[in-house]
Amino acid sequence: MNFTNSTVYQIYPKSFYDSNGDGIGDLNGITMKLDYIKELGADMIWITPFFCSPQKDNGYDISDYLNIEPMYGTMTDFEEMVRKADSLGIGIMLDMVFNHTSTEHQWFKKALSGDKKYIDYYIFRDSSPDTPPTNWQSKFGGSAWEYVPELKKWYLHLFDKTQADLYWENPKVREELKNVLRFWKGKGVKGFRFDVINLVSKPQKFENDYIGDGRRFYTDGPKIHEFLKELHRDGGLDDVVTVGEMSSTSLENCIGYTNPKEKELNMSFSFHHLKVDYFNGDKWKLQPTDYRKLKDILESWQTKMAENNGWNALFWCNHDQPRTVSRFGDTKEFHKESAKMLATLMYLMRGTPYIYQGEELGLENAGFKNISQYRDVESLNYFEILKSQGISEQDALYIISQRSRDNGRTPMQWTNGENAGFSSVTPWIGLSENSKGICAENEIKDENSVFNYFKKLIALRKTNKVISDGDIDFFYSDREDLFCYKRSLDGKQIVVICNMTKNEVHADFTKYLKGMDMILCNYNDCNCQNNEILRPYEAAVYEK
Ligand code: TEU
Ligand code: CA
Repeated sequence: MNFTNSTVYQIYPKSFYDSNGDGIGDLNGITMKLDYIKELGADMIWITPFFCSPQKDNGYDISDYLNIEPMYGTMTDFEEMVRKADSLGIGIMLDMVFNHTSTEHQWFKKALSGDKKYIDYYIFRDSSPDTPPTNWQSKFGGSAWEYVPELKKWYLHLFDKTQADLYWENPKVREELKNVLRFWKGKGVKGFRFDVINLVSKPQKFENDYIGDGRRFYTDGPKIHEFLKELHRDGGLDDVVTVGEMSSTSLENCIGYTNPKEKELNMSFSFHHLKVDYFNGDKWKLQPTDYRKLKDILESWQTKMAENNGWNALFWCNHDQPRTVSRFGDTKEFHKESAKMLATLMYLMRGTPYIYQGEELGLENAGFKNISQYRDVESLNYFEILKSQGISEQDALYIISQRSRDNGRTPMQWTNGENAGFSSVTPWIGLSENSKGICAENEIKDENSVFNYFKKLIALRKTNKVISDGDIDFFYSDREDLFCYKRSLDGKQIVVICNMTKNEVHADFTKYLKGMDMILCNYNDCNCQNNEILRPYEAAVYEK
């Protein structure tokens, strides 16, 4: 599959479509909705983990990589999904969580029972029962170490304490993981997304971090490139699409991960552009969006990845992020316009778009008012942590409402009927209270909907080589209200102009738009002939 002109649609199965009325989305539900994805025009679906798992982190805590958690369906359901997807020309991308396993995994259980072979699958260290081996912090809050009295040892968990980090230095571990890849490839899978893959190479020596939470010791760790090359070579990654999720990574490393010469991965997710509303890098301290910074980050990653033949995954949303229209757009006055502008800005750049379920409808944040509405382990932990820092319950709730991963995990909205057509019974998590009335059924019929605009963007990328393969150059880089770029290939050009603000904006575009035709605009009554004034959140695309 050619990944430069493809679009990937991300599915969070638990919240996509419930086919059997238990309130939980499932594989048959995905199969039933493949026509919808075809209609949108996506080439591949990335499905987040549905493997056996106690669901402490909604499937990112895997207890068996080669079997399916019964609430999601059976292997036969999976095979049926692959068959139907194949017949529609849609590839399936699976989520490989290789940094850690659930503590319910057989390997970990055998380790706990004292089996030396499996103790060596994880990162166990000696230290007295009251002092962890290092002061590193878990990404979900608290120490990154958990004590096991039976073994008189601590094990490392960068995420929840039920997610034990694997010891990649052990070749047997790497062999096991390659077998997982071979198994799913054999089932007809066409792509893999690798969860926090840049965290798997830990340092030789474990030491305290006196200036941070420990991440500088294991992020883009010492052997990461070596490990990825090996995975590529022996895991049969040559003829599938691969993307790595890179946590707190650097541009230099992402060039290495994705430059085809290196034979590591096709592309990488990085998150710097989604931290522009964090105060001092702290997700749990709110700050208004710094659009200047947002623009600088996107422009520099685009430019430097292009110069060095790297490749970006382009995205605003996923199952860990708040909804982009709530975050960077305006849901009150310019819901549609800002949702469409954000899509235009992002998805015509150089890279492969990843659209997260519901983004194509303009779904908004959850709007939960009560802590009992939240399900995510991270949100529940941080609610307690924030209160313990002296923040009032009300303020803590407000912070969680802005930052919770559950904002993106509310059920997909199919119809305006009961439970938004997601399920015949009350769903495992409530519907987005801010998104009432938004649904796929209506948007498909409305030619001016966010859905139909996404459809046009996806089609454009598919048919226009300038977008998939062209160079990118930014202009008006000094203007923090605008986001503008030119794509070019073999004498052809595409120009994208976006107003990132809710105000009317003036600028002279004459020189950039000379001889060009407008091919797309997010306002119905497009008046882009007047190219000196942009209306609130206006986005327009031109071609020559
Ligand atoms: O996420 C990695 C990750 O570090 C973040 O996106 C994380 O959710 C955020 O920084 C916390 O503030 C991946 C998965 O996408 C996520 O769902 C899993 O929980 C995590 O790995 C562990 O497997
Ligand atoms: Ca179900």
